[in-house]
Amino acid sequence: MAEQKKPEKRMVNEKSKDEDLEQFREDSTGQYLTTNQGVRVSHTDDSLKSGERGPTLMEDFHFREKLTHFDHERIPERVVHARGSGAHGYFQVYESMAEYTKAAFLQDPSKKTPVFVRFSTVVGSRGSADTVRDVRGFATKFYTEEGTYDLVGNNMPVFFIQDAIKFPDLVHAIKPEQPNEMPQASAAHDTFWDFVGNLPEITHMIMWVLSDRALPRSYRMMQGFGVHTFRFVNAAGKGRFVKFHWRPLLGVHSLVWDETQKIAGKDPDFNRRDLWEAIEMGDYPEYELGVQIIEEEDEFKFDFDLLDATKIVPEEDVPIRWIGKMTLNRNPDNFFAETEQVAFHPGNVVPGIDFTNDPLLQGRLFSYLDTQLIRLGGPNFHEIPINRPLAPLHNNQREGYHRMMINRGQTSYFPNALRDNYPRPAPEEEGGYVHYTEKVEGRKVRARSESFKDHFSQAALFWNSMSDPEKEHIVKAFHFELGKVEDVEVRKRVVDLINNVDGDLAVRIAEGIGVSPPATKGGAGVTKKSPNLSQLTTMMDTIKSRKIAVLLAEGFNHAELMQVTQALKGAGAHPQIISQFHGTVRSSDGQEVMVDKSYVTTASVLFDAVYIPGGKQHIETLKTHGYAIHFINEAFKHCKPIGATGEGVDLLTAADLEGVETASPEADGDVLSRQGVVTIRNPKGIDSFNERYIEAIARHRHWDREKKERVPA
Ligand code: HDE
Repeated sequence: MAEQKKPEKRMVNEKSKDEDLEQFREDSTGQYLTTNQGVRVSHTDDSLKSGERGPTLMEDFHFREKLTHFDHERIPERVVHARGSGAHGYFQVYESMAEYTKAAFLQDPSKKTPVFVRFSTVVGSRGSADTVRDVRGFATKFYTEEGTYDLVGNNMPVFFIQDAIKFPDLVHAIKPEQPNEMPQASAAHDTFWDFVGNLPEITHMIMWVLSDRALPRSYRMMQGFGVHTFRFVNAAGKGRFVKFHWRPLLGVHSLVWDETQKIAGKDPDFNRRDLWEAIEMGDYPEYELGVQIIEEEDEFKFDFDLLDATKIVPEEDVPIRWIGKMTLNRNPDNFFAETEQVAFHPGNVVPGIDFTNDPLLQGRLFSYLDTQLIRLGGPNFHEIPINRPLAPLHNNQREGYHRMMINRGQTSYFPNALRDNYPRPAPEEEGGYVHYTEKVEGRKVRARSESFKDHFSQAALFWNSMSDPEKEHIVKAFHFELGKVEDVEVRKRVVDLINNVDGDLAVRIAEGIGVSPPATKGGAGVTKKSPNLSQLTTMMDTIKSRKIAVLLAEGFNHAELMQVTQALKGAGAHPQIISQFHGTVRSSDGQEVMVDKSYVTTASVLFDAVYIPGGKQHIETLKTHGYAIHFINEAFKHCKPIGATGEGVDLLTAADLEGVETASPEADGDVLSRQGVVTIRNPKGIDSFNERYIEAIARHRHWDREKKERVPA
């Protein structure tokens, strides 16, 4: 027998994903219009007719092709996570992780691995609003040299259910109701809470979904989690459990509920626009990848099961090690081709990363490939440009709808002698994926492990770890969600369920929804806290990319405006001029400034903070503008930082910010910072004003103000 050729060493593909996509890009600038066959079209405004007023002719191939293509433009939206926004970028590891995993993209700090990320809401349809109360998807595709790795996570570290077989029930319960397809993109209806009241395992996730985590200020300001316990395997074959985390370098920040509802009307694309604009402006979102690594011998040392996706591994038990950074630096060229057609799958792993027996994960390993077959119309969706691996692919799979690859050679089977067995399996040392040789044995049972049955301790841990304002938000969220439930028995069952977590919380919920509190006050008997579960422990030292509204009318003080906006820009924020009309406004010394937005094209809910410079005439005018007063009141009510200099302080007095002290006319040069309202009368002290105002913006929100119910907005 002739000696067999050795397969070539894996060719490391040094192409970036951007270069890879180049061959598929089209740019019609300077080009003639053609049909799909490349025939130039001479006229596209009238169909071909028999006489000017006669019937359209079948032979009009251009008309038929144009209409037919249009008729087929839609594909089914994702059954969940239908609304999403994508971005390209790259990932770099800080130092080699060889001790824990042989994954090539986690070895070399100088290597940039291209990524594509899709953020999403879960429940709403493709056209639904961004700012609804919901979990957010955080799915990352790493185009590594060893093949594509997908980390398909969420912005909450736990999930609703423990076993994938319940997923269709969960989704049916939370999606709009059967008879009338209402409500859109909301859990606040009977069927969802009916399901909740009957499913104790959901309790921990409910605490997360009713917390501020469900209302992210930005995709750039939320965490991500792999949720399941996965496995790292090193070159020696040693396996360890691993939990994945993403943390945003801008800190974790949320919107407030009233604001989210208003944004849904003012700008339903709020989070999508935010991501897009940030990348266009060069404010590239950055996230650190973290891992919690657990030795196999420690598998049973926790009071929960590592295979149970309704549990976190508290940071106090296993610290997070931050191992690398992802930067998103390029918007897609085409939403449909990239963000809509991208297909994630938790089963896309590379050598060094492996699964565990988490029954939720095991079910997902089936579902994601299956769903693409209907959504993307056949088995060749991996050939769609955004889904193509950067690593070369060779196998004996053939044909099917929309096959792009032109396979050469006589054979499409293995083993074969005609082509020396090519393409042939790679041994492990040549990068062949070998599944972790975990020992498993047992009887076939349809059962849930006893170790999965504590549904309340971690829900209580979460509740205990919240700050007072966060607790208040959770209670109010229950009031809203259950307040929308019509069946009183359904409301009651949820109160009883929550009584297992914390008796006081159950009483506070009952109070707001017209049901009697549980007969006996319950609780999980947990007093522990895990401080980092609270968003108030997040980084609060940057105002990078925050949007600051500057309210202006004719006659403002130009010097003040410049000094403050320059300082804000210097710190990386984006001040925008808001006035009654588009065009320009003139300062007291005759300088013209361009208006970015008029009152009718924007609203305070679309900004992070407000600033009002001095100028006598300008302030007298603003006092008469209902929109300006409303703008301030609303920003105040939503606990946003407000800054005013010179006569600008008088506008705050006119808005009546319920008892928050502002700099008095006599206070010469002293800055006053009270509950995020920062004021100064004399511009001499503007530098210290800038410092305090920037500090107030970095804190994001000033929750003390929430108690001021009287402020109109
Ligand atoms: Fe998904 N999930 N999921 N999921 N999921 C989908 O796949 C599914 C779960 C997540 O931006 C679907 O391509 C089952 C957990 C994200 O394209 C579908 C179960 C987590 C995305 C599907 C889960 C997720 C999806 C719908 C229970 C966090 C959007 C369309 C076992 C760790 C990805 C699609 C994107 C999408 C099934 C639970 C995250 C139907 C059966 C847990 C981020 O395959």
